[in-house]
Amino acid sequence: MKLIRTFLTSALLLGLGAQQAWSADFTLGPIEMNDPWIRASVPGQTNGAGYIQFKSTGAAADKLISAQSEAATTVELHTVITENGVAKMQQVPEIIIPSNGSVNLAPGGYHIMFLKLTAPFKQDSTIPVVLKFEKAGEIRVNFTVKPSTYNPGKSGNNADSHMGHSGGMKH
Ligand SMILES: [Cu+2]
Repeated sequence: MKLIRTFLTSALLLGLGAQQAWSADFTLGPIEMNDPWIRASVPGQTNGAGYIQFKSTGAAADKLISAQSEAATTVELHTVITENGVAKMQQVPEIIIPSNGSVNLAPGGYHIMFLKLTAPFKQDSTIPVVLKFEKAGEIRVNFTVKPSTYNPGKSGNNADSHMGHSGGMKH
C-alpha cells in the first residue's frame, strides 16, 4: 500500500512537472511568453500599453528588438524612468531577456507602446502583435484586452496610474 502511494505521488509530481514545462502561453525557441495583456481603452484614448512575461531557458541572452501590430499606427518598446521625482516613459531600442532568466513587462516598467490606436481596445478581445527577437526570430502573440481598471500589481501607488498612458502624454 505504501509503495503504491509513493508511486502515485511520484507520478503526480512528474505530471505536474511536465505540465509546467508545457504551460507557457507562447513559446519560441528557448523563450516562453506568458500572460500577454493590454488594458481596454476608454473613450478618447489614443495610446495604450501592452504587458507580457518573458522567461528564457536559453544558455545565451536574447533581445526583444521590435513589436508590430495593426492595432496602432506606431508600436514602440518603452520603459519608465523617474526624473526629478516624475515618472515618465522613454523609448528603448531593445529589451534584454537574460539567459536562464526572466524579464517582465509590467505597469510602471517595460511595456509595448501602442501609439495612435487604429481602433479602441475592446475588453475581452485579442490584439495580435508580432514580437521580433534578435536570435529567436519572430512570433505572433495574441494579447488579451483586460478591463480598463485592471491592475495586476500591488494596489495603489502605481507609477503607471499618473503617467498618462490614457493618451494625454506627448510622444
Ligand atoms: Cu509608453
